[in-house]
Amino acid sequence: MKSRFFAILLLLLGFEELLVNGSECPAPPLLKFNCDEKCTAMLSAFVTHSVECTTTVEDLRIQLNETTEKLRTKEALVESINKTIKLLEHEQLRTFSATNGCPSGPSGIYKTELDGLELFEVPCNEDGWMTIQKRYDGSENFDRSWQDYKDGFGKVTREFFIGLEKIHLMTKSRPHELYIKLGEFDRSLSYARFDHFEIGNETESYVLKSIGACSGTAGNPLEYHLNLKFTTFDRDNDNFKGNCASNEFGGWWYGNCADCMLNGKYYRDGIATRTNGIYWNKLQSSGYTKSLASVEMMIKPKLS
Ligand SMILES: [Ca+2]
Repeated sequence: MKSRFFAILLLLLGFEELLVNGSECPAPPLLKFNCDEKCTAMLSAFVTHSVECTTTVEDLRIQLNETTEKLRTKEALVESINKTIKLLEHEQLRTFSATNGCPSGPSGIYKTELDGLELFEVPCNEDGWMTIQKRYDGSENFDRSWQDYKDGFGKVTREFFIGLEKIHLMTKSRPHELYIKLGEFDRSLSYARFDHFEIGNETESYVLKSIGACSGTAGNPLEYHLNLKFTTFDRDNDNFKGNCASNEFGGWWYGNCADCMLNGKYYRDGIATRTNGIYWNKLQSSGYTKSLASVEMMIKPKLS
C-alpha cells in the first residue's frame, strides 16, 4: 500500500518521470485488491489531502520566488547605499580647511572651505602645494574685470585664477610661502620661491603686502611689485598715466607697469607683439617680447 500511495503522491507532485524513467526507483507493481467503503473513503481523503499539499507546495514555491526577488532588490539597494557611503567618505577625505593648506596625500582636485565661503575646488599636489594660478595653453582669457579677479575664474582642471579674496583670506590667516614655476618654449624650467607671501583685503586693493625672502633660479622681479595695489582694466590703482592692465591684457600688482606679469596674453608661439605677454624679467629678451609657455603659482602654509 505504501508504495502505491507513494507512487500516487509522486504523480500528484509532478514527478512522473521518477516512476517512468527512474532506474533506481522503478514503478511499484500495481496491486490488485478490493477496496471496501472505508478504504475508498481513506483513499479519497488521502488524495484530497495530497492535492491540498501540492497546492500548498506550489504556493510556497511562488512565495519563495517572490521573497528571493525581494531579497535581490534589497541586496542591490544595500550595494548602492554602500557605494554612496564610500563616495561620501572619499568626498569627506578630500575636503579640507583652506587655512590649513592642502592635505598630505595624492595630487588632485580637492574641495576646501574658507571663512564661510561656499565650498570651492582647488588643485593640490603631493607636496602640499595649492595651485592658485595656472597657464599652459591659452585656453582661458585672463584679460578680466576686477570682480573676476576678486572671485576667481577659469577651470581648476585647466587654466584658472583662484581669486584675490581667497588668496587674501588664506594668506592673512597664517604665514604662507609662494612657489612660482616658469616654463619656456624651449622646455627649460625655472622657479622662484618666496617665504612669506601675503596680500591685503579688497579695501586695500589686494595690495602685495609681503613676499619674504626669495630663493630659486629665476631671480626676484616680484620685489618691484611689493606694496603695489592690484589693477584691472576697470580698476586703475597703478602708478602709470594710463592703465597698465589695459595695456598688458591682464590684472596684476602694477606700478609703472611691471617687472614680471604672469596674467598677460598667452602667445602660442612665445612671441608677444609688445610687453603684454606672460613675462618674468630675468627670462626676458630685450624688448620684452618673449612670452612664457607655462606658469604655475602655488602656496602653502609656512612651517613654523
Ligand atoms: Ca594709472
